[in-house]
Amino acid sequence: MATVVELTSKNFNQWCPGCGDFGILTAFKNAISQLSLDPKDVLMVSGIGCFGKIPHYVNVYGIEALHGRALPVAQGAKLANHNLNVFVFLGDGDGYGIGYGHFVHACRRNMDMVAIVHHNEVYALTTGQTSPTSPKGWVTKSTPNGNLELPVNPLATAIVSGATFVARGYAGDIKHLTDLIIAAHNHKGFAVIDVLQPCVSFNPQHSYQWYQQHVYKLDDSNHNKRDFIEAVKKASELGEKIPIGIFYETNDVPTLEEQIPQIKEKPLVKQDISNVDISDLLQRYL
Ligand SMILES: Cc1ncc(C[n+]2csc(CCOP(=O)(O)OP(=O)(O)O)c2C)c(N)n1
Ligand code: SF4
Repeated sequence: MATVVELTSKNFNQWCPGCGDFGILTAFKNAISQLSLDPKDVLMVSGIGCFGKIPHYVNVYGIEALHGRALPVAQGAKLANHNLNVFVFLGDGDGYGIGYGHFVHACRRNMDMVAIVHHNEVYALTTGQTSPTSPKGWVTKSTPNGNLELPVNPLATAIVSGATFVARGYAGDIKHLTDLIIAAHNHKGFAVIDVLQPCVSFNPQHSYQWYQQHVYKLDDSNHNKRDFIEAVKKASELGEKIPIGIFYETNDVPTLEEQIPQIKEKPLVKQDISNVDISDLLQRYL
């Protein structure tokens, strides 16, 4: 007789064994449990890519949005209910390619949410094409003679675009990444964590072993995360050694939500709309 096995996040995962996405998932689960967040108050929004499956594996609210469009969806949800703890998951292809415009505008908008970028330097779900963060010269399926373009600098972009918390983590250091996610959540404003994520199938050049030899912690240097210019300079440090930690943080900028008088008392979703007549609108658009 056939046995029916219910597929749940506990017994089914579509990522390759050894994928860095597992480290990000573990750090995220650690962070929300250490923060004692009630699952009903947590929303995960992702884009499309291997990383985009992450909301499937956590028992909170989740939306897998369109490729590059996770940030607009997350911002809409936050505007509707600003009491939600919103975590947005992007890929380097998703967030720094097709979604880079949304990324810049989310930074300057400064809504209170955390964006976590699975940065594996490649389009992995589509089986290994060059992404906006692939190093110059790399041979991939889409650049058989080597990538001619220079990579974007997402951390410097985030800082100069107005993000109020900007950090880099590494999927192979789960404790450090957990602490970064907690700090990003505790920050009031738009927090970006770019996470170095080994893709064991399509980016063998940058393996765990390679990262282990190249990353160092900003906490072990005398970096001043409150200094804007120093943060931009640190984010432009693209040599042999790769800093991880908090590059920039400021508490001087109000969030978008707190400047909207209509939602000061309570979130939109809690407001009584029984007296609002929308029949005209319905007639016009439906
Ligand atoms: C509008 C649109 N364009 C292209 C695609 C095809 N597509 C799916 S995933 C992907 C790239 C994913 O790369 P990345 O965001 O880096 O995530 P990864 O798979 O590496 O985790 C592309 C181009 C799509 N789904 N939708
Ligand atoms: S292809 Fe790469 S990013 Fe996708 S699941 Fe496999 S190891 Fe992870």
